[in-house]
Amino acid sequence: MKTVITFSFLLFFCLSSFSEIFTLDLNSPNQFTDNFQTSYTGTPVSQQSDGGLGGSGSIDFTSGDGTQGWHTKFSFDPIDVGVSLSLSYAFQYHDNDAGIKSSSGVKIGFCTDPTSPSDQSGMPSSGLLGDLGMWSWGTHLSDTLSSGSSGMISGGLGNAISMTDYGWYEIGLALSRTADTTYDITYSFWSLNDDGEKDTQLGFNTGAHDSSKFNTTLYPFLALENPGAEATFNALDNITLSSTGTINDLAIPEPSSLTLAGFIAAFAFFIRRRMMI
Ligand SMILES: [Ca+2]
Repeated sequence: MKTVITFSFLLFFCLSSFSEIFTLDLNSPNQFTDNFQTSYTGTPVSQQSDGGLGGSGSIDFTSGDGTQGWHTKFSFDPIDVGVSLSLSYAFQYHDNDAGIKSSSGVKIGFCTDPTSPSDQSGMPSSGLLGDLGMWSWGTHLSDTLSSGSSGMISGGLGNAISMTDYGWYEIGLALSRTADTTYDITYSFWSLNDDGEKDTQLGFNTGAHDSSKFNTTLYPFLALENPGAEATFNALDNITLSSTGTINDLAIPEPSSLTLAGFIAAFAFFIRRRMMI
């Protein structure tokens, strides 16, 4: 009994005090499809053993034949006041001279219907959208990155960013519940070195939004638009999630790809999984 009490206390202490941070490094087969699903009826993007950061495994964006959205199979419980959650991933930009002159992009956000079809931009077409950044670029945009927004509330980077051919970048989106119906929304955009280390913050925006629509179970999503465009990207890597709340049904990565806020948080997750078995 003493052991159970100790574990319970530690579990409560850990889950109420530390973030859980998980990086899907896409180095092991099926890691992407174990955690993400799509309703796309064409050829979906697939995982590859190279092409990623430091030559590691990644998602080959060019393996798909059209705009597609991917939604997580796991979910975030409605977050309490004082709790935050975030999602980011790295991608490699490519100036595809042979591509068609139209917009393309990578997007990131939270939705409420993980089985939703995607619209022409890769966004969920049913359920509610969480706040999102909508990034698109192409030579018609002078090889710059811009942002807009749609969904429940507005937001975005609000500025244009030039990108380098074959350069690696990271986009990130975070929600932090500051009051019953108020959330701080933060967008960030970084350049990375070839090993995935952050180099320069190229874009940042944060602000408070009044919305009770986030007070529900949320599913992160990625939207990949128009891989045949003139300016697009080659690969996607290191999908990273963190939350001080509860994440349900995450297909845990291999230990080597699991990064945590600290040993004690890792221990808490291990114990929680053990308790669920
Ligand atoms: Ca990788």
